[in-house]
Amino acid sequence: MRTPTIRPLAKFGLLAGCLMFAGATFAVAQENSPSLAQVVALDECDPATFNTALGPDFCKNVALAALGYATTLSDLFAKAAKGTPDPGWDFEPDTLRLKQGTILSAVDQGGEPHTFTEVAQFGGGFVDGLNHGEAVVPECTGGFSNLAVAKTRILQGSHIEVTGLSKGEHRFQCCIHPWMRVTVQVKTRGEK
Ligand SMILES: [Cu+2]
Repeated sequence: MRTPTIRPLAKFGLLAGCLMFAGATFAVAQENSPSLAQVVALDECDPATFNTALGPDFCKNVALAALGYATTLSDLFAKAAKGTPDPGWDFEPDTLRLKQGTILSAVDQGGEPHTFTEVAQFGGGFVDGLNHGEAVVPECTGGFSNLAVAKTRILQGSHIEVTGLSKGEHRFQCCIHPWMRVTVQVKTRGEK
């Protein structure tokens, strides 16, 4: 009557082997597929005032606007004009270090459209009233009529992926709200 004891042991051994095999496969898959670094675009647009001025569904924010957790369109412009832009409009994180080959993904978790546009130097966007006197940077010039800018647009709930970033420092900003900025340091694989 020893068989019943041996069988569970044999089964357990087989199961452990499977788990080890699964673990090895997972490790290999991780090494071969590029990793992902995420940037989140945030804003607290007030649907009532934004959509009255800019069209229905422009702002689809889920913030509790009625309880004061949103910024009206006129307040957004007023704060930018004073040089104290609304901190609710933000890319997070502000700085990022990643290994070459990593996919950089920017997702719009705010309520309105943004752009995630690589620029040589930070500066103004294409909406004059939000620039606080800064000149529009060449990469944002023309707004969405410029195909290069349109390609970097992220709509509410969507994301874009940036691949093939070269080693060194890269700067990304929003071409609408130019105080939304991210600096990305790209390192080579061996580099720390
Ligand atoms: Cu923006």
